[in-house]
Amino acid sequence: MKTVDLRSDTISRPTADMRQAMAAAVVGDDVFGEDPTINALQERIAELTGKEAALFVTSGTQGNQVSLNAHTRPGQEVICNSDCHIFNYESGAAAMLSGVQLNALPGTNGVITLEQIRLNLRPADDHYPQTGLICLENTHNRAGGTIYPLEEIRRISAWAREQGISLHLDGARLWNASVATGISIAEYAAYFDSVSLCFSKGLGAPVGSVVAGPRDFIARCHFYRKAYGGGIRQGGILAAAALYALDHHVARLAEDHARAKRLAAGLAAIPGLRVDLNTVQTNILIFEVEESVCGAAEMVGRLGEEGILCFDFGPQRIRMVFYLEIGDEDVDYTLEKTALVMARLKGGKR
Ligand code: TLP
Repeated sequence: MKTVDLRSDTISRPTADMRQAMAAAVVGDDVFGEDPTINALQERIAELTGKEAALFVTSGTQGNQVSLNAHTRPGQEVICNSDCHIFNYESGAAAMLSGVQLNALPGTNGVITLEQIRLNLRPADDHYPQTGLICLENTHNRAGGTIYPLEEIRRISAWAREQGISLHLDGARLWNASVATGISIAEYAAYFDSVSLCFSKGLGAPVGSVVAGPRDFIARCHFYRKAYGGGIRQGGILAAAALYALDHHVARLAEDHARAKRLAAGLAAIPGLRVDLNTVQTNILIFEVEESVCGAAEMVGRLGEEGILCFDFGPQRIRMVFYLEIGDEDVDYTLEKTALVMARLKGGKR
């Protein structure tokens, strides 16, 4: 049976050409700072983001977590969105590793506003935790790959700088935001003290993320990366995949976005499904199955039986994600099978 795996863009596997680039990589011991390919990648990212320095890390989670620790002191509070990855999917690491508490504010499409953040700034009084950091996510995963409006980022950034509070961007999929809007990575990054970017989602590398920021901040991240077991010796093999992805897999993200939009429009036409087409802005598609039909977990199970793999993201919400192994024919196949599953569910043929 044909399988279309839309569970995540993390599923993407290195291509044959990427594997060749990995095999040819010049390597050294990166814990000693001696891996030429990792060094080249870090320099390239520092330049791309307009930051002083960058650090290759093993994962998006590690990138966020070394950043949190490097920005804060134990007992401080970090303002973020209640749907963000740091709050939901990083195993409680902010509390476990940095000793901070998260003040997770509700958002609309993953966006928290300056007004909300302002209201949540803690007064300088010994009763309160002190606000140490603000984190934003762009694109926003749980909101469905939505793009943070640049104007809101600008307002938050200007205010945070006035207050002396650092701003971190979880930019695991900032590539997607940049390709969709034409706003450069450097422009987005300019509003943040630090940014983490991931190579192993839509860009298709097997492993790796990077954190960029001021030199002293990156030096602190380097310390925490070692402490978290993220020093990876001859990691140039992995950095070569990231460099290859930067050269070959960024512009093509537009194809993933077009496929997500085409599937969204098709699903919206199937009775019993709800799709907010305004939120389908990049490579993630979230839609809902109506309560009268079934729950999301059951729908995901039915789709799985037809070879369409995806995740439920709430009682009625289902997520599908696009990446370089998903082609136009997979969009057609997914539409056909989803329509079939819905017809069976509505016809009571279970
Ligand atoms: N997201 C994964 C899951 O963990 C949910 C996915 O399938 O989308 N930031 C954002 C915005 C992410 O979406 C993810 C991964 C990460 C950070 C963490 O990256 P990894 O998995 O490399 O630690």
